[in-house]
Amino acid sequence: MKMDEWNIRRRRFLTAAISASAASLLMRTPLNAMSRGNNMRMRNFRQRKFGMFVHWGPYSQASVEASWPIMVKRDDWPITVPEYQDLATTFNPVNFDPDEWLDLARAAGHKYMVFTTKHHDGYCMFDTLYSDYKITKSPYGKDIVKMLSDACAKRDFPLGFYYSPPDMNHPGFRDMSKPTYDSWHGQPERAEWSSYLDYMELQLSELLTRYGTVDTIWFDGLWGMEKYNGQRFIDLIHRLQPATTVNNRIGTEGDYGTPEQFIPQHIPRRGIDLTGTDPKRYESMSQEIPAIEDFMDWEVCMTINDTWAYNVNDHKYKSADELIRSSVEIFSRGGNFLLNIGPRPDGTIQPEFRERMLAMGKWMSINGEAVYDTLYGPVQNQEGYRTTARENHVFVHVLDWPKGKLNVRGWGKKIASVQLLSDKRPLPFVQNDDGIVIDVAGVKPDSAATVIKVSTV
Ligand code: JFZ
Repeated sequence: MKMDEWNIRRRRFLTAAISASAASLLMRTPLNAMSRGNNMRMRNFRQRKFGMFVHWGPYSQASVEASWPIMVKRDDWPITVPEYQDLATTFNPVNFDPDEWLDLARAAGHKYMVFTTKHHDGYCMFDTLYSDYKITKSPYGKDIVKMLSDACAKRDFPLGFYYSPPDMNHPGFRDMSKPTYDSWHGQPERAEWSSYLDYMELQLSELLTRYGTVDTIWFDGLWGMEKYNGQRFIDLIHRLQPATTVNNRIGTEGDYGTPEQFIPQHIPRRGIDLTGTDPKRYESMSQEIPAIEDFMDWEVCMTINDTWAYNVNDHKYKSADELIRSSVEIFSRGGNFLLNIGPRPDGTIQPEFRERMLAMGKWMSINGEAVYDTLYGPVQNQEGYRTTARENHVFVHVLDWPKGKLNVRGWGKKIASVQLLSDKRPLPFVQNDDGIVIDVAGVKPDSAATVIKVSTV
């Protein structure tokens, strides 16, 4: 596409996008939501707690990680760069059914989804005007993001978009006459860099004006994120859809932190850079329970095995109990859990993922009251149990079941009642200066976590 044609299209699209969004903006967003900044935006985030992450694209045909085989050189990659790039010519997910994904998401207890619209390889799973490296040029030919967003809208299921600022396929991002390995961080020093940021603006405008309500934009800037001028895109997002949340992976604080493949040991406070995969960075976190105004919203993203994309050779599946216990650790510190699946090349979801997701859904169907719309509990850093809280209720998630009596440390409130959440039976208890002693004799504990609801006067 010649530059002047590109610029004409760009001007036309941006004009249309801004005017369309002005109309939708007045219809959809109560003005006070805009005035309250991120409070309204984050209310839904905090209520939903548990989301489904989906990494899917042509790479799913090769049982390799998304994008990394063309970014870093590794002798054990089972695919070369040209072979990876050729995957786009054979991608044809004939069994893709968004309603099947949504049925499973709901059965698993998920309350929102985040989908990879463009990963670091630059391949677009939506019908963008600005690249031919896209799903509508594949043998499949249909706009996957449109199909998914239509299905979500029909079922009122919140859908967010993962969008990678790193883009190995754009000449503004890197010098494409050289191997990707030399420049996968991007080359902001080049004169062409500004054309890449313009490309990002155009694509984000497409995603925020053609695919309905966008719950979140989940950027994945990797390293040196300041080169993306993140505030430019946050302002764009909030011009087009003010209620859309934005994560912290484009070089700004954003609305929520994104620890990846690990769970912070304590409740995060505003001001720490909670992102990436290195838990060691957070060893100095305060153990104190923050006041709500100092609390930083956050969401752990995690795989069920070890690969974000579909990988037939990766059998390191976490058990359902491990995943439930991880979710209890996350919810008890006020976090959201974004659990990932990598669908198969034909669009279906492998049985090992389905089994675990349905087991989590069963646990959530019994204990959801202790999860959804809760925040971190008043008792933290205890052996054997965690707490979440809502209003005058504290939910004690017991991980190590005691023999006979359960001792829960006090939090300065008078206890009115104690009940086993699963069957609502009242449990005998004694309150003393140290806390509560609950008689759990005869209770059959859940193999992962058993929840006791403690209500205060
Ligand atoms: C990134 C992606 O590269 C990955 O494919 C997946 O999409 C995940 C959700 O996000 O993974 C990262 C992000 C940060 C680091 C490493 C991998 N890091 O900071 O080392």
